[in-house]
Amino acid sequence: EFADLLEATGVEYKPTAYRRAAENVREHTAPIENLAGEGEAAVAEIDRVGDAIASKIVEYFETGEIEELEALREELPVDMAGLTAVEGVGPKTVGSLYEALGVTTLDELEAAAEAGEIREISGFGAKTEENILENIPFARESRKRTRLGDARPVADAALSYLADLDAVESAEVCGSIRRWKDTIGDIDLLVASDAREPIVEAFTGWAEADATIEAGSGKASVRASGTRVDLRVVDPDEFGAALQYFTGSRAHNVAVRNRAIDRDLKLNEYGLFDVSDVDGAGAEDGGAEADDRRVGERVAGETEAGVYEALDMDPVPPELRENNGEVEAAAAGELPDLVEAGDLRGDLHTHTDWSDGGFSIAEMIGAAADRGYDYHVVTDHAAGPGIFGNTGLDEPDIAEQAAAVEDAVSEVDGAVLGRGIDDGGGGDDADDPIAVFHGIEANIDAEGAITTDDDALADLDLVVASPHSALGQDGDAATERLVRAVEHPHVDVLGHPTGRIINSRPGVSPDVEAVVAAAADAGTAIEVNANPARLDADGDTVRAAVDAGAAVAVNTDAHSPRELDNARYGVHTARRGWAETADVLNARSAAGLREFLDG
Ligand code: DGT
Ligand code: CA
Ligand code: CA
Ligand code: ZN
Repeated sequence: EFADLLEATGVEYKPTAYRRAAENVREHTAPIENLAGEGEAAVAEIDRVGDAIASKIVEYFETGEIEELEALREELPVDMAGLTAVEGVGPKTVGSLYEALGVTTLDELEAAAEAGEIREISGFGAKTEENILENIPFARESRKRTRLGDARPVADAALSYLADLDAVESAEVCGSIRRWKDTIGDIDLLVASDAREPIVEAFTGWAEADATIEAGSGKASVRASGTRVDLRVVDPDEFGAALQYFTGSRAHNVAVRNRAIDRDLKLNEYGLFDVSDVDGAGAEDGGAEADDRRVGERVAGETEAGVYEALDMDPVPPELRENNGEVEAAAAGELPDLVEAGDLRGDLHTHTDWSDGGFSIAEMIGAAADRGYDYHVVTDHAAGPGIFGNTGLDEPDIAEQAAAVEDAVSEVDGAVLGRGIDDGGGGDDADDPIAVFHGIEANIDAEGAITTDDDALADLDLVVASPHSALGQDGDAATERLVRAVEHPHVDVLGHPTGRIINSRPGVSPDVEAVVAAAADAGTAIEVNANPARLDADGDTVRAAVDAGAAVAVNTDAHSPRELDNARYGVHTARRGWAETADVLNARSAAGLREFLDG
């Protein structure tokens, strides 16, 4: 926020310094409040945190605010996050709009654009005004939902807090977070216990809850990290039915409930009941529901699997519960054997300090080895459109990095060059070496050409090609572009296909069927970029890829060891796309991967 406000008031350089510092504070292993307690010098030990920023951090922990930031907020009283959510509106634009028109909110921005006032500001124009107007609905919509990657850690923390309470028999997340949707309206939690009141009390007293929204008998809602968290407490013998009900989606529940009705059964959040002897109880969603909700003989409800089994279905993995054929598949015993987090054997898209990553090649290999991976692919940015300044590697850099990868491999215990191994490397034995491959993240230009020379690409083990520029092009152009890219003989993986940033930029909208069909034909994998800001390809695109027979690669695009942990977001997104282990390229052995690359 400090950086944005500085930038909006026309300050140069400093915003970048603040953002870099913020990033390194976030990545730092010791809690910042501990360092601040030790004083400025301890805080300034953090890379890229200078004395000035360190003193502000200490000021914040000592006084609860930063004087200079408060002054900036007064000078520029704008809803910065709301306004910059509009694509094409950065902090500088916010500053100009405030100065010229006094715009502080999204609503005021919209009114100004509609009144034609923005085009009158110098440096703006009719086209800019149109773009702003066009992008406001997306910004407004996206502001309402929380990214999975922001909500999931909150849900995990709440869940472990609740699970540790004495009176709690079982605790689970439900709702969209259990289905691993890419954005979350609110977090839903379910607890089985005979003691409702103490649990509600403990929940509203949770240290990470910023406010209580409501608290009643057996249910409560709090706000934590800006997201609403709903808790329901149910009887232990009704936990399975409640879990099934509150996991949703609504469309899935309707389909399952209809299956119950067909069998003279009644399904609700309290259980599955045989109502064949009860008059009229099969009538759905009537106002009298509350009165006859536990009517008839109970046939299931203690476990969720029991509910599905009593309906002659295999238990449906939460990620599939969107009423997209999973009810029929479960009834036919034909659910997919979904990929699991433990199936991943390596990451095919990672960065180092050779481009915009923060860690050395050896550090990243070491981190991958620590995770028990069988292989690791170094794919720094190639220079090209959309890659900032000299962040990317040109052809001579790539050759130089090849030697550096060899050096790093010789430095890291248990690392071997992937290209040299002949036994496939990395079996199930924990002592097996980690095979290291040298790749690149090349750029796909607006027309679909790869902007690195073929000769340089040919020397690499693996090429991820991604769109980083022209992300506003129309759907047909995007289709042509991506089809051409996947057909490029040296391209192995199509990286973050749309270029979307969730809640911030929609990315391109190609004809997905055409792209995945071309990828399947060309033997190019479709990436599920596991960075929770991207989740690109999304579940629907994965499903199309799997149906077309294209391989899927679940990659973190990690710029630090910690970001390798994002793999789970990619795995669950792949599961939302019905991906089986066999569909996932980096669930194959090193030998299998090499076979794919050579084929
Ligand atoms: P969200 O929070 O917008 O990301 O999406 P959900 O799916 O978490 O929706 P939410 O939080 O409103 O409710 C959680 C689940 O509870 C939902 O997926 C299905 C179930 N549920 C809630 N209300 C109803 C309802 O009126 N009818 C049915 N069939 N299911 C409901
Ligand atoms: Ca929810
Ligand atoms: Ca909810
Ligand atoms: Zn990229």
